Amino acid sequence: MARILITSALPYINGIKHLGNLVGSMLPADVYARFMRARGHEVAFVCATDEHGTPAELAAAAAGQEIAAYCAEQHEVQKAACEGFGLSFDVFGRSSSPANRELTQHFAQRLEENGYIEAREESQVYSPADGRFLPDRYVEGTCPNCGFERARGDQCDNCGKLLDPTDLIDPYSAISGSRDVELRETRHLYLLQSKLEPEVRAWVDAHPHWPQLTRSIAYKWLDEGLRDRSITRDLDWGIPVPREGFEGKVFYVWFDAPIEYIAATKEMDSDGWEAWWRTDQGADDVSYVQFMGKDNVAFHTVSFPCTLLGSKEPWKTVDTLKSLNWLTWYGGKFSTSQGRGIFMDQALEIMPADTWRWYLMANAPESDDTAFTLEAFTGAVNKDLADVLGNLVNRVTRFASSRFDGVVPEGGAPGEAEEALFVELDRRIPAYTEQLERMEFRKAFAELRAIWAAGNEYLQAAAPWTSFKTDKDRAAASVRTGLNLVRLLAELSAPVIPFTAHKMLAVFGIEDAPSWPQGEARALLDRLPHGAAFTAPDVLFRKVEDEQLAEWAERFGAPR
Ligand code: B3M
Ligand code: ZN
Repeated sequence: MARILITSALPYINGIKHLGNLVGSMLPADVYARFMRARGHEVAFVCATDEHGTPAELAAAAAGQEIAAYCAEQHEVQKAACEGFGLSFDVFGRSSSPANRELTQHFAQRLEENGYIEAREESQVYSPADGRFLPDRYVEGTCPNCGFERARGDQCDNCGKLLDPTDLIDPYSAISGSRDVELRETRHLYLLQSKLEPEVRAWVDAHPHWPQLTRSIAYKWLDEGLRDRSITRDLDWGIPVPREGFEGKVFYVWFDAPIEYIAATKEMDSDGWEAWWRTDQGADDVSYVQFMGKDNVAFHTVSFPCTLLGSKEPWKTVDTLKSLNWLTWYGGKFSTSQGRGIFMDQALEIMPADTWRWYLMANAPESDDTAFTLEAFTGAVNKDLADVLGNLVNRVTRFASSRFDGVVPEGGAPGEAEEALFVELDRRIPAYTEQLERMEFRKAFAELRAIWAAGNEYLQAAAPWTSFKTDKDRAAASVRTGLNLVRLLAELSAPVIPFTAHKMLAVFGIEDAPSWPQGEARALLDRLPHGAAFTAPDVLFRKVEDEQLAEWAERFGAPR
């Protein structure tokens, strides 16, 4: 048994997340957490809302709310949506928590003591029309590198070059559009990432097993040369900078957000958190896995490690990073502002959580960006879930209820059909398990789909409804195998469709958290006590009709 720390990138506070955000970090992290718990490991699955920064301030202003009240409310909204999706966080914290304030200030102080912080006078873009300094990404203008006219001050979306806002030609405020922007003097703390580069590089070098996408992003940043980065901002909302001359300034949101991984663990367990995070307090045997979208990789492979390594304290750093590409909305962008795509709360209004979980994970954007389409979603529900898994469960439990008095039948022995099933499962279950271990979700769930299909084909071949007429023992053996199969499939499917798995286990009165099946199929398919009563469940999955699909396409702006 191992101890496994799992963090999902922290959803930003400015409104409920869409399905692309969900499958980009929180959902795969949940699947992995559930799988690891079922394997008997001790898991801490940590997430939180990321609450600081200008976008939060602007969103609160747009909603006509005080920022603190806005964040408190949105935290609850996101928390409820996460629960609705069955995301099994051990803690869902807030980056505005006292724990994070304390830890963030602590890190800043350690970095300063170690000579990695420097106060620098700089000129920054100020917008009188907006009454604020403009954060880098809220200054737009023409890219000096490629001439793109709407480059952001932190990066050009057209050519990808990292920029400073002062590099832009003809800058303007992206908030108000005002071109009346000027440079004003202000003082900020800089984290001297350039000084930490050799350490960070050595640390990245020491992780040759990271996935290709992760490594290439990390090296791209290292090879471009780490720039010293200012870690403070002229904002009201955030973690105050406890230093003379810095009154009224706060830490940069990307400085405090990853520290919240640690702080949230402390929010969860104020006594035991160090055993997850300090290698001198037991965390040396923790295996730490992070999940995130590809746009967050640099912050996790370079910036956050600078904070941790630069502290010269024995903090646990990430062992394995799982980064995902984009889920697109029919090949385009999900857009919060333009209401394109489906958001977590809307998704749950129209279909059960497991249907989304299944479709999203079976089509996780792993090796490439992947298009979400309502048509493919509907196909996955109707075929995989209703026709294959649901059909199998309902057929076998109904038949057993009516012909075997609602108990697991006795008598008979495995025959040809059962033996063939054993062989197939003994090949497929280990493959599936290994793919989940490697977090190759698409492959894993293709395997799971094949396992469901094998179950269905078995039932078709065994046809207990036919043998029942001539050979009751034969039918009994098949029905018993079928019922055991329902349990086994529930255990195997639980990481991805936990609500359905729970219903399937409840058929046999099993309420405990599912544990991962181990051993040979022959034994796994004869675990239910003979003669034990069970209750056939209601239909597990309803099919989506064409009219329904058309209505959704209209409502969510699917392109025609
Ligand atoms: N909040 C993700 C985003 O908003 C960002 C992740 C923080 S992880 C420490 O893009
Ligand atoms: Zn450019």
